Amino acid sequence: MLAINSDTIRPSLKLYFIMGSINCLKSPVEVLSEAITGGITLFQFREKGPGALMGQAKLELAKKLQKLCWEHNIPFIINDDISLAIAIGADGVHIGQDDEPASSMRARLGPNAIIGVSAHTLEEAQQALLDGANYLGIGPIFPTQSKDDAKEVQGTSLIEELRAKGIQIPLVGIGGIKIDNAASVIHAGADGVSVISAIAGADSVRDAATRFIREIEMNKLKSF
Ligand code: 3NM
Repeated sequence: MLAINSDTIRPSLKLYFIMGSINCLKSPVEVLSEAITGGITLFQFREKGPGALMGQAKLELAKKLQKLCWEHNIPFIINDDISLAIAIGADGVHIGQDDEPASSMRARLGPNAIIGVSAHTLEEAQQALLDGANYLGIGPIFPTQSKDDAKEVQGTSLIEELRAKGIQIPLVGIGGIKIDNAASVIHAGADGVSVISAIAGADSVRDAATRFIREIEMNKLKSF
């Protein structure tokens, strides 16, 4: 586990890359390696959807990707699968509204784990805060092809609402985020963007990540 906690997660959300094998046009290890070279700041292993790996194959891939992340000091988060997170000592988990609440994840993972929660409404966000989430993923900001059961597109309104209410928790926007719309997510008050296809499916994974980082940094400077 890397030494990362609630206070230090915020800067790591800047460019939060998410993927599993089905999102990759070449080997996931190669994709992650290029994304790291390009400058991603956090990684989530999300092995989900038709054709996703299961059992031993999923475990083996998770271990390889975690090793690669840790060699570069990038925190490694697992989507939903708490047993896998415990088995390999991942830095944390990201959960949705249909999973066990963050409070019971915390009880199982301990005080140092990073727990991220997807929230689509103000009520869900407030509940996740009470449950002890370390950060929230807010989406879908724009239309996405990467999640079959994505909720209705909501733009940046919830991010703005949470910030207007003085809620300070680290926030990341997700869903259909591309280099040319990332600025609006940062201006709305997010600490960063979560991206699957615009990085995993790019012709050059490395260049896509580098361009995202440049765009985010430029717009963060403008927001303060
Ligand atoms: N969660 P892409 S949208 C995994 O709204 C995920 O909570 C969402 O993929 C949410 O960057 C989404 O390819 C898919 O649009 C994001």
